[in-house]
Amino acid sequence: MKWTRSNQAELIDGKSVAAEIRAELKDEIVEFASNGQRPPHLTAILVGDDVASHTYVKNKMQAAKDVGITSCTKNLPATITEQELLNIINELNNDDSVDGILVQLPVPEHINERTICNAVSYLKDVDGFNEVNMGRMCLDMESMIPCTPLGVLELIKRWKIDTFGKSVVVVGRSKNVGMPIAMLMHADGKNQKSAMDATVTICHRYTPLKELAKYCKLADIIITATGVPSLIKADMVKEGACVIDVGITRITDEEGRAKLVGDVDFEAVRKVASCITPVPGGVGPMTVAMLMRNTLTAAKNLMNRQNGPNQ
Ligand code: NAD
Ligand code: L34
Repeated sequence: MKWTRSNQAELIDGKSVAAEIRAELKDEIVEFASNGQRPPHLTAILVGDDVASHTYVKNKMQAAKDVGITSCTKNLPATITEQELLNIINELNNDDSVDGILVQLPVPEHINERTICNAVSYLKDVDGFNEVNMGRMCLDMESMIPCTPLGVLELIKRWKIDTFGKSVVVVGRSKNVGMPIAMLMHADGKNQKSAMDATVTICHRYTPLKELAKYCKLADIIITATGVPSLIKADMVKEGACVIDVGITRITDEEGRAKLVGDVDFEAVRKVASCITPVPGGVGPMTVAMLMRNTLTAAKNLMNRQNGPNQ
């Protein structure tokens, strides 16, 4: 683990790592499109008018533009029926000019999230939320890996945080974030996964706070994804631990200003940890960068299938 001179945790700068990845992707996409191939194309579906979702999709569209991926957003009303949404997804599945499809979550209550995620062709499923990709990921097989977990993994790798035999606590067990992070962190690399080889403990809303504190205190790496501000306090963190904060909550501070916070009591934990991700500027930009990578991967896979001997 790294130590800074001031004995304050080093900031893990997700924003700059994401920029580095986007620059690499930009070159790869130039090369991909250099032999007459059209650039990769991403279509985002945005249902309703959730403010955060609009910001996130806007960031994705901007990143796509930066790296040379063409993209469009389908803005749909919150009143759309599940069947209408399924019809739109099906059209995109059959559209050869589309490589990647993402349905920004959450979708309105009357629409079943799992039905929607499973309806996206697993080949175009750049979010990795389809049951085929989820299942393959759990088996360490080649698959599209969800962008936030992949972003956490990539950040850990690029920041050279050692995970081999280390103790990792993942706080949060959601199917899209906590669970895949835990799957990736204990993978042995024998199949097609990166070897992270950590000992993983998963905590969740029914882990009593005292237990959560106990597990966290033992961890070399804490990865938290709950959306509960200040859940992770300084006295729960081992000296020199690495803290990855996936949580994002919009709050209003004492001066009445809107602000984003993670799950970690940042200023206090910073005095104990050896490295820590900020919110914003930590995992968020990595999520967006990984979506770009997944879109290029989908485009390459689809091209190879079209040119393959069995097509
Ligand atoms: P979710 O609501 O589906 O899951 C939250 C998880 O936190 C659950 O598994 C729950 O058991 C656990 N939890 C809730 N309260 C807890 C407590 N007191 N102690 C321990 N565990 C508790 O949310 P999600 O989609 O997994 O997202 C989690 C957070 O991460 C949210 O703040 C979300 O905005 C953020 N997020 C950020 C990114 C990013 O790119 N940075 C991506 C996805 C989600
Ligand atoms: N289908 N739904 C689908 N795929 C996803 O991967 C997501 N997620 C989560 C919500 N729903 C989804 C995202 O895209 C969260 N998420 C996401 C995307 C981008 C950012 C954060 C979360 C991001 O860009 N965060 C910036 C700050 C943005 C702001 O100003 O609000 C950051 O620096 O953290």
